[in-house]
Amino acid sequence: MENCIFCQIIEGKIPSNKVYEDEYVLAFHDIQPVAPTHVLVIPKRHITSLMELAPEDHVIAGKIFSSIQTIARELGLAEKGFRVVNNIGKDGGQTVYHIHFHLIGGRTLTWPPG
Ligand code: D5M
Repeated sequence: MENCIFCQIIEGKIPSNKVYEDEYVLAFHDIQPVAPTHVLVIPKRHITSLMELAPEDHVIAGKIFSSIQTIARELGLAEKGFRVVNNIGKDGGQTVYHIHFHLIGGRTLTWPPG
């Protein structure tokens, strides 16, 4: 998608600090980290939000979550724990309309979020 910043990252037009990549998924460090580790996990196919994820996207959805497991292990988060966040729409705090999962960890996180 032309005006999508995350599609431009996937195409290599905008640089990113990559931590994981496969056929379906790309993961890179967030430029505005809220914790010592803050990675964004995105599908390579442009999907606007969770509400646009279709039943036939089950392979992509599965790949996203298996990559989150891999990244958490590789970055040393798996043992102590971490958080996965998906913001949806305006009230959900979504600012980039290419579905992404925040993988946040490296400190004790509080609940509830603001
Ligand atoms: O989260 C969108 C997130 O995307 C937010 O934490 C900043 C991050 N972001 C925006 N542009 C970039 C680039 N170029 N590299 C890395 N991270 C980026 P949301 O859930 O939509 O509020």
